[in-house]
Amino acid sequence: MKLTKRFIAIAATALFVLQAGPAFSADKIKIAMVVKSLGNGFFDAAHEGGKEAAKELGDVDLIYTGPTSATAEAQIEVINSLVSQKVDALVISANDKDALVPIAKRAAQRGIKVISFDSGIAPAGRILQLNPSNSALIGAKLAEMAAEASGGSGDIAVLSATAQATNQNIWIGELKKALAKPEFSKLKLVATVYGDDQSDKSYREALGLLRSNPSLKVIIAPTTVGIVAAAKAVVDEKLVGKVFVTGLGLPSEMVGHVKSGAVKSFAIWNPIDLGYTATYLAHAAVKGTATGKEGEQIPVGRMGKVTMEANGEAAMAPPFTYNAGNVEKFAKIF
Ligand code: RAM
Repeated sequence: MKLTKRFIAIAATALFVLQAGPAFSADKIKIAMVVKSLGNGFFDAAHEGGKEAAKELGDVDLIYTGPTSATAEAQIEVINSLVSQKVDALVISANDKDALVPIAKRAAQRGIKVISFDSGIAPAGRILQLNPSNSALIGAKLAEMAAEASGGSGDIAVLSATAQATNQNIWIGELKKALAKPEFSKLKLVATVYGDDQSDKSYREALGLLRSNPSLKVIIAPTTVGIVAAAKAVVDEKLVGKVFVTGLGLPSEMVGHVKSGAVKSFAIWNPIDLGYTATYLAHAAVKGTATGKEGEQIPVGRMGKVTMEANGEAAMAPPFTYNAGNVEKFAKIF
């Protein structure tokens, strides 16, 4: 009898502990950062920033996740499971702006605050979108760097990420607008190919560009995965000095290719700051202080304030350019 009573007491305690869940997260805000794909140094750096923000905010449990390949289908599966886990907020870099809207809406119906960063979800599926920089500025920067690398004229090609990537498609659109300006009239865009933000596919696509366009002067890769693969292809094909690679890259991954001469210059913003700011915005969305309304100002820790613009979008700083003079210094940071 005594034993039975004791057993019941122990069982009741165990049940209570199970229901209460792990003590460390019971009262914390669960923010899940869902990136395009795992194993990408750009997102690893954004994760670092996210962790920094979570630590500062003090009441955040940050989950970092994403699919193994950058597809919308795989990303939807990941998000589905986070919805079942009842996270408080989702911070998503989208593999497809439209395909993610239904799952994002379902999450919102369950009270989950959805924001996108880096690569946006269409407005119907998110509260706000944090752009790393002004998109027209990025397009113009890509055109300028291509002009500089080629000496101002010749055939150029784009090696992008996936064909559905919101951010790359916007930047390529802006690049085309820039190329239509008189100062770039001698640059001819001959092809656009997609490496899906996979190193091996990007490398094969770059080789394809080099082999099918013998007079190619520049490959523009507006993706940190593609730019590394394209530079390697130029080196392997012994085309350094004849074909130049430019685009968006991480100094830590590009330093060797700047030294080899395959790359004269490239640009990027700080991915740590991007992940940091996005995490602050997700926290503010949960607290109800970020609603995406135009003109709204949201404090974001050491980054100051984010000001919401039209369509629930906000933009951070202009891209920074790297070359032989500064790449080594920044390679230590990201
Ligand atoms: C890749 C991803 C990411 C993009 C950077 C520049 O890492 O496609 O979305 O912002 O490149």
